[in-house]
Amino acid sequence: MPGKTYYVTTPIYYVNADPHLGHAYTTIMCDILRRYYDLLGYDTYFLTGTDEYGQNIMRVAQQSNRDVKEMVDANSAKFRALWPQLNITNDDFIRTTEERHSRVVQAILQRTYDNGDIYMAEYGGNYCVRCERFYTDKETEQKPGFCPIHETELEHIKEKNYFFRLSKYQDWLRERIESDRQFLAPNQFRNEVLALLRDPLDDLCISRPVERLHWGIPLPFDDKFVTYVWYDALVNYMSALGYPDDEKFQKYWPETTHMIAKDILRQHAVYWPCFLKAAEIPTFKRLRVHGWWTVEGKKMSKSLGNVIDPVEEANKWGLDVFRYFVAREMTFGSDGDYSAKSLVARNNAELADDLGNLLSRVTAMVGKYCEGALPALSEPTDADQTLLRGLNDLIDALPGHLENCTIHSFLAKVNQVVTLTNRYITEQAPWAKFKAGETDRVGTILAVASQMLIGAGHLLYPVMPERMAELLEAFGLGQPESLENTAPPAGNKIQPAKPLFPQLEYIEPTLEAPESQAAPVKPEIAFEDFAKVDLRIATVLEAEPVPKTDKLLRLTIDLGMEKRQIVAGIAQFYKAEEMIGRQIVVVANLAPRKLRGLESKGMLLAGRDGETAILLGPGGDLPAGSEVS
Ligand code: ME8
Repeated sequence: MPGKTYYVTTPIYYVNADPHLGHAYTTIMCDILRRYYDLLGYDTYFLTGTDEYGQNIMRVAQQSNRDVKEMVDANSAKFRALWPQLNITNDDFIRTTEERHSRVVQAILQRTYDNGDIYMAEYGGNYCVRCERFYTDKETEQKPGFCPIHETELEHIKEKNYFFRLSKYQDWLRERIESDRQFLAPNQFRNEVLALLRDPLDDLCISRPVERLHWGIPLPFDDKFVTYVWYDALVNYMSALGYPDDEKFQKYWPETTHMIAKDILRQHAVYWPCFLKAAEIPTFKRLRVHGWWTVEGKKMSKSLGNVIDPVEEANKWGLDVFRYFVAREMTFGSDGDYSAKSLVARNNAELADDLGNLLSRVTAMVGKYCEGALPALSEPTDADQTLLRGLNDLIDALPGHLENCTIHSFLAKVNQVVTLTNRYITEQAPWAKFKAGETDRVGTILAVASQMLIGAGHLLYPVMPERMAELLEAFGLGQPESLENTAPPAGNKIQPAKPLFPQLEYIEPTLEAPESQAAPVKPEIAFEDFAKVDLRIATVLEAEPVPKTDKLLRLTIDLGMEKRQIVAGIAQFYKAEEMIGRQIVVVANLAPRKLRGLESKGMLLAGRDGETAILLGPGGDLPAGSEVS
């Protein structure tokens, strides 16, 4: 029986810019997928690379007075050098300027031409060099003559070119997408493409005359033209497998997963399947599409100076914390926002307080109560079994998450299980049982907790390979190779673990502007967005300083319908006793987060000016829980 295979690809990145967070995210996600499939026993293959031809690359080289070949060599090398620094395990790195690639592009073009799906025609249209495509009047009706994405003026171009009969494959493509839910996901992108296919597709110009652009792969049937860069680029996914004869192609192509962001959906969901169909090659199996990263709420761009360098981030926070954060933070398919503040919050809550803390507690107790040897699990109680079942449920849920690339929600589930294990230890109180002489039971509790940790170590290994190898090493285990039977034999020597995830500190950037000058107003938001915020009047019932920081107060507040705890960064401005009885305004529906290990369910509002902060309140008595609108 043939083994299970899995082939995953990133887009091949343009070499006219330095690699940044966006490129790192897609590539880390692919790396995570391949590592999970490895653990599930698949024979996997992982491809990334660079996209080096086209008018845009040519133009950037000319503008910077560089020889184009020299520029693409240098910039491709930057991508190649980046990946090992992010612990990316790609098997191959393809460059479209390689001969192994152009050979395949030409073979497929020739076959398509021979089949009659490429023809010559004269065409005039508006072209965006940065998108490398023509725009129809309909697509630019908002601002005629300008690119809807780049907002730059379109160039009017009229010339003879070769066209691919995209229109011929429209019905076939619709049927392909409709009949197979696995093909294109998440659903919003599937719907977007199906909506696009309701209007007739135009045939696609797939050549550029050599006199206008020589930087491309010559058409095999007419050397006065080079290949349109998108036709060339998409073929990389096959040329890297050595199409048509290499065994790799036979083995991996049927199990292809392409991962992209939504910016290049049309090329991958419409052009690529049709190019393949016309060349009589089976389509890929899955296309997975993620959203767009913004940085502190703003579009990442050179002109704003907020482009995130992944290596800098990995050095600052730790590579595995960075990998975990990007995979956990972005809901796959939606846009995500990158901010140091949320990275620190996730690290401190989910990694330091939950997972790291569990490891320290368990290994310390095995040292103290079991002479440092992994105890045996005997006579498990209902509570033990329920907890262990949580781990098995996670393993069962994994394939579904991999299929849909919902790593973010899988990680949330793992975190939940870790939280439950911490709670289990607190409830089972092995220290009290040890005092009472129940040593067998203490052993079982610690054996259960160890199994949970080892399971979590396996399940988080693809995301955080270095730190999870350390976690497993504490239990005397090597690198995980499968998810079957993750439990080590009783008696394994356990090392007290050093803290795996130190607490990180986020320091609010100081405003460089003079104190009296107000900060600039943030970008506009829609009314609907504002309406999501639930502001309420609350009364402070209790207040006390949080130990080991001079910034935080722990408050118990009355919200009318409930009492809850919030942790507020106002200790430098208000003493605890000044807070009690005060009425404040709080954001009542903010997702809870942990500060210094304490859960904060909401946030209070204060006005700030430089070094001072003043609490906002109702300015008259109102019942607790009153809405602020
Ligand atoms: O489009 N958020 O290359 P490219 C999330 N060469 N992902 C982002 C991102 C962001 N802000 N910015 C970039 C090309 N990406 C073509 C691809 S494939 C046959 C040819 C990631 O360098 C994301 O994966 O512009 C996106 O699809 C890709 O980089 C675009 O890379």
